[in-house]
Amino acid sequence: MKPTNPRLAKKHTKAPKKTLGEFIIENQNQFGYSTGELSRLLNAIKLASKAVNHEVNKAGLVDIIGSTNQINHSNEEQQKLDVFANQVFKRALINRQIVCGFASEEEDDFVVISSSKNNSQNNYVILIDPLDGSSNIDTNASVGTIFSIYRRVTSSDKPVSESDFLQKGINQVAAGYILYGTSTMLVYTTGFGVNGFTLNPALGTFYLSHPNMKYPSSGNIYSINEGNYFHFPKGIKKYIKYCQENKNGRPYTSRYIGSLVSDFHRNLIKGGVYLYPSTLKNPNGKLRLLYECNPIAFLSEQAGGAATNGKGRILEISTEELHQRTPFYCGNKAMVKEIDNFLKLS
Ligand code: P6P
Repeated sequence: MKPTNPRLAKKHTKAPKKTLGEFIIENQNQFGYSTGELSRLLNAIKLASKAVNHEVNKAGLVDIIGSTNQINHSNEEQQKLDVFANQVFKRALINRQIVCGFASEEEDDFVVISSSKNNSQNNYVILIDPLDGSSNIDTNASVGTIFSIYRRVTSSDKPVSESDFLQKGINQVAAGYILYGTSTMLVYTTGFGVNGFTLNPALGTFYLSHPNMKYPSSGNIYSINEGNYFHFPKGIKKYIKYCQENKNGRPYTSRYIGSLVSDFHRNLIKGGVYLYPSTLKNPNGKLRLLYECNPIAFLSEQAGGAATNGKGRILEISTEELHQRTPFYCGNKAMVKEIDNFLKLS
């Protein structure tokens, strides 16, 4: 009998990668109170992300890039794909009657979802940035969807109210992002670590490609829009100069895509820190606490990192209003600590 080629033999014996659907089912009992609702919610997000991915990937070919010439409440120009992505996620979640409330960067106020079924079936609210970094769309740079999921705090026999959304980040039951990049990835946590899934576009299936994601023990990448340098707090100006000094023979590396999900994802894999301080134009910072910073902060801490506003944990910040902004520093724990110290000492 011909000797088996060990290389081929090894290749054919590799276990097939787990799909996102299998992973969700396998881990749904981590939730004492989940009746499979959270799994259905994550599956709805998975489905919506494929529809958005399809449009993002062909954006240059159809009339779906560029601005709608509408301004959202954040005073930012709504890109056509922003509006499209928002509709896709909203429809996917409402049609399945899995959530009792929906909030989005593209919606002025939260959307009450009164289910025809007994409301007690829908115990979750979701907050999303449907297409973060969308100003990059017509330059073919990566963009992403960010989502944050809470269990409602008001009685399920009443429609959802603002207090269900204005919860501290520490109450999140799940958070994640979809990165529409060179490959499309869905990365999420339910409080038991961070796992990354890569879409096989030929099959339309997400496969577990990055199990138990953790920051490297150290990092040397800093991501910040240095164009705002003159308006940064003194401590951040000093920190930027510190990054440019030789440490262990070399300075830190500056990388900034202008898309939070892309910059965060790269820093998580390679080790680094993302900074969006207060500026003259955005004295409270530019990023939104509820649907950008809290979900990314949850992921960062679950991956062994940290996320602060320069004074304390992002996840502990009290929320006063839906589109609240905050300064945001997120990445390797040691690098975030360095930033906090520069801010404290200045
Ligand atoms: P700037 C995109 O609009 C975003 O919210 C983040 O994704 C990104 O990191 C940041 O703003 C970019 O802002 O002011 O540097 O263009």
